[in-house]
Amino acid sequence: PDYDREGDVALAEAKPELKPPSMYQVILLNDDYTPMEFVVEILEMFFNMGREKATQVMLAVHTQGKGVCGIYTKDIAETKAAQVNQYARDSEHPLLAEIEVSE
Ligand code: TYC
Repeated sequence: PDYDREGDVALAEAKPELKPPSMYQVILLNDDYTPMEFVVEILEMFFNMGREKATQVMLAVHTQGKGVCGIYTKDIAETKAAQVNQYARDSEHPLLAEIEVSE
């Protein structure tokens, strides 16, 4: 008999609710005061973007009001948003990041 296959079936029946984790977007919000250079540095530091990509994303947020910096599992998204908000606050800039469930 194929014991492994029966084991898989039993597990699937025991945990029918298992689904892939929800993903969360980290969203950067525009404001009138945070220097563009500071936003670019944030995107480089916390979202591993190069200068060019970071500048594109910063300008998109500047012109459209908000923009997605990255998509992560819930814990990582929460941590990144908190790091951005703490660093901005420490630097006395009003820049804000938030998270939003993706899909
Ligand atoms: N609007 C800001 C300025 O003109 C720049 C800025 C861009 C601020 C993106 C926040 O998320 C932001 N200095």
